[in-house]
Amino acid sequence: NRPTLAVVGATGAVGTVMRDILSTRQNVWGEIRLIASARSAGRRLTVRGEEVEVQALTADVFDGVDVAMFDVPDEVSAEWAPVAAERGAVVVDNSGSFRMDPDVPLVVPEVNARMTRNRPRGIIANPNCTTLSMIVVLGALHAELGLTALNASSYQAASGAGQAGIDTLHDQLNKVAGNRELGTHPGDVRRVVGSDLGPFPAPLALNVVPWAGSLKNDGWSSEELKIRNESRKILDLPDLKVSATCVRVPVVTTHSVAMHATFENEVTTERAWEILRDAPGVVLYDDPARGEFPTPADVVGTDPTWVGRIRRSLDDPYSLDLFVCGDNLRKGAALNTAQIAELLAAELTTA
Ligand code: 2RA
Repeated sequence: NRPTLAVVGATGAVGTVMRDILSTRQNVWGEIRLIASARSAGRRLTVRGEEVEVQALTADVFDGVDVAMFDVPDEVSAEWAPVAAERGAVVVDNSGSFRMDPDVPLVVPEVNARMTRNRPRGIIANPNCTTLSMIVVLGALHAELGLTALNASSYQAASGAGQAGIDTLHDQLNKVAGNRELGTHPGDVRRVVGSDLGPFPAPLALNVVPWAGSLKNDGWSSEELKIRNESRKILDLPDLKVSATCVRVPVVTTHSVAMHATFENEVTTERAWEILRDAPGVVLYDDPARGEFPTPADVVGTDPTWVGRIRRSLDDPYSLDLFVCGDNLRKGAALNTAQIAELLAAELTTA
C-alpha cells in the first residue's frame, strides 16, 4: 500500500504549486491530506483531480501520516515539524528553521540524495529557493572539477516574498504603466508608487533593490548568508569561500544568479558544456550568437535549472563565469520538496 502524505501550508503560493506538482508527477501516494491554518480549514482544494477538504493544523492530523511536506513560516515549522515527527511522519521542511541543524540533512536530490536516509530527528530540510536556483548546476560542476570559491549575484523574483510580493509588484506596475517620464528623475518612481512597498524596502517596479531577507552581522543579508551556509552544507565543503549579493528584481517568478566559480582544476567552456549537457535537472541553453541564454520569461513554470553565458574567466583559467535561472516556486521550493518526498515514498513503499 502507498504511503500517506500531508501537505502543510497547502493554501500558500508554494503550497499551490505543491498541489500542481502532486497532480502532474507520477502518483506514488495513497491518501493526501491538505493542512493549513484554522482560518483556511473547511476550504475544498483540488489535488490529483479530486476535491480535498483542508484540515486545520493540529497534532492529531499527523496520525497515520508517513511523509509531511511543510511550507509554512519558520516559527510555525519550528513548533510543528517536531510534533509531526513525533507522530511518526518524516517531515520535509521548506522553512529556514532546521537547515543548519547538524541533525537535519539539507537535501537536493540531484546533488546529495544519499543524505536523505540520515535523519535522526525525522526531519529533512529543503534549501532556500535562491540556493536551489543555482546549486544543481554548481553541484554538477563541483563533482567533476572541485569547487573552491564562489561569487554569486542573485536577481530574485517578487514571488520569493510570497503572494504579498507578487501583489505588490503588480500594484506598482499598474501605477507606473504608460508614464514614460518615470525613471528619469531622482525619486520620481518612488513618488508614483507611494508608501505601500509591501514586503520590499524600496520600490520594485522600474527598479532593482539590493536587499532580500533580514539584516545580519556586518551588513550581510540573511539571503546572502543562506547562499554561503547552505552551499557549504549541501556540497560538504565547510571551508568553501562564498561571497553573495542578493538583489530583488521586477520579475514575478524565477530567480536568476550570475556566478563566478573557481575550481581546483583548470576549466574550459567546452568541458563545462560537456558536464552540464548531461547533468540531471539541468537545461544547457548557451548560444549568445543566436540570442540563446536563460531568462525568467522562458524558464518560469519549468522544472529544470537553465544555464548559459558560460565562459572561462579572462584572467583565471581555474574560474568560470555563468548565468542560471530557476523557477523559485517549483525547483526553488515545491518541486525539490516533492522530489525528496518521493525518495521517502520509495523507501517506505519497499520497506
Ligand atoms: C526570497 N529566497 O526570495 C527568499 C525566500 N523565498 O524572498
